[in-house]
Amino acid sequence: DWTDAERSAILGLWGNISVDEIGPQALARLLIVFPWTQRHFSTFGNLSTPAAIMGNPAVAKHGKVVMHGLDRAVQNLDDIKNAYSALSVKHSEKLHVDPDNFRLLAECITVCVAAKLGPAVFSADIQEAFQKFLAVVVSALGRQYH
Ligand code: ZNH
Repeated sequence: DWTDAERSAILGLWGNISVDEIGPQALARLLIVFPWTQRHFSTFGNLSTPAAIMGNPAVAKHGKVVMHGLDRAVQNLDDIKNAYSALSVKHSEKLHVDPDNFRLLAECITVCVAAKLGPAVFSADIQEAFQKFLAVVVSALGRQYH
């Protein structure tokens, strides 16, 4: 359940960031900081150095796809679990992504959003609401794993 303050924090933050900017940054960060996650992206070309990852167009493209996947949660705050059931099945049964990686990506997203907005906008209250939002997303995406 969300308080009115949490709802407006999440919606406000989402309106304040560019998904197409943060998505590529966050996915690149995941691949750099947690290099074992690269195993899912063997078709993406050169991931051999941080510079290669940050300049890789396939990473940027997929970063946007993943981040736009969060639009769905923002638009379905009261039913995130159902909104993600098909995507959870896909990550579990088809893509075989370890669900712990969702949490790692959520952390990368938080860092990129914080760095973009700065402490005046990404205040403690906003940060807390956004962390809670991402935790619900991570839990929903991990829900169809058996
Ligand atoms: Zn993921 C895909 C979302 C995380 C890996 N994804 C995907 C998509 C989406 C997403 C929307 C598309 C689908 C279709 O098309 O159907 N993700 C997402 C989200 C998240 C994620 C929201 C969180 C937050 N992923 C993730 C991670 C990983 C992944 C962490 C690893 C590590 N994904 C993936 C892959 C894919 C996807 C591999 C597929 C790609 C291609 O294109 O093939």
